[in-house]
Amino acid sequence: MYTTELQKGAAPAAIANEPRALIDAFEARIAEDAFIEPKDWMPEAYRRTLIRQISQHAHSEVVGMLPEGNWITRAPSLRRKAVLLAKVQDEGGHGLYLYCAAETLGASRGEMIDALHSGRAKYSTIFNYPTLTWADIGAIGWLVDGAAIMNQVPLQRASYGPYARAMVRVCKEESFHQRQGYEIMMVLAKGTDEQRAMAQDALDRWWWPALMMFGPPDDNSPNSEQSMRWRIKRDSNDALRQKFVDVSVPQADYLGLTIPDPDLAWNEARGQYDYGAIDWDEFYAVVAGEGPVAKERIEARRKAWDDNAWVRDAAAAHEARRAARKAA
Ligand code: FAQ
Repeated sequence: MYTTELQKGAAPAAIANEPRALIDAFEARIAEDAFIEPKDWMPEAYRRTLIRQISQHAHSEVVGMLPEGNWITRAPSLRRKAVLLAKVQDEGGHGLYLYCAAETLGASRGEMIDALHSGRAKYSTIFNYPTLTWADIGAIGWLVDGAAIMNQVPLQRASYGPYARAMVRVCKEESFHQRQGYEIMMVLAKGTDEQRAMAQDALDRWWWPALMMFGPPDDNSPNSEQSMRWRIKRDSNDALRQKFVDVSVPQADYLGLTIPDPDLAWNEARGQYDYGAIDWDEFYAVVAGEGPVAKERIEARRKAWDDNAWVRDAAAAHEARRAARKAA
């Protein structure tokens, strides 16, 4: 995540010396659910919070290409290969829309990428787990894209216009991704004993990390209160996590697979599922960079950046020549 001195800890509600009249006008726009646009005045803390969240989101999309990209050459058929290739390309596109949205707030692409490569910036914990079998590609589509949609649908109404609009297209594509993953799981779950076991094993390994994608519990989420007041976040981490559990359990039942949680039970009074304790120590360890394949992920991103420097140089040289021709 793009982290500056200001961003350490929870976002302050306002920075000293910002004109009261401008803050009041900004808050009135938030209260009436109007979008804040790049040229509108906004509190510095709102701008920094958005850069933090949007750049983290962009990094997650781009690092998120790696676990599935790992299976493109090993997809079991030409059709699966073409579909997976398209999905991974979509994720790259999502990263680009999001970097552009963050740039409208004054962050530079170079600074954001540098923050990722130097370990100052976070990206979703989920992408620090390895993809061991083909069933993992099904589980990622079903659960990881499923969790991403649950979190991102409300972001289509985030108060910052460019972020909200980027989310509309992202959600449409994530919805296709979720279905392709679930379809892989359906084929495996109705296949041979070995295929069913592979599907169950993938569910066993991805279930808990998918629940962690929603972030820490509400009572330990330093940014939620302010982000919800600014209508960047519309729902709390726990509320979205619960919704995800509630839609996923019947989907697992349909597949004939078992969610790896002995405490999972329908709670008639709440009209929701109760679920077991999440291992928050594991979450914080992965956030801190100790995920099973965290080092490989960042190494792969750095290598891609360095190996492809010539593309950026060529594009810049082309643009300089075009500008010079135009000036002449
Ligand atoms: N991993 O106070 P909160 C995808 C950090 S996209 C790592 O609750 P906030 C598509 C958090 O940043 C997946 N860090 O924070 C795809 C904060 O750090 P800070 C990404 C996490 O921002 C699918 C600290 O903990 N989606 O999957 C995580 O209010 C398949 C305290 O947390 C988005 O980024 C985590 N899981 O709420 C691609 C959605 N959770 O800055 C390829 C947009 C929390 O204080 C294949 N983001 N942290 O040092 C959001 O909705 C929010 O930023 C949350 C966190 C909900 C993630």
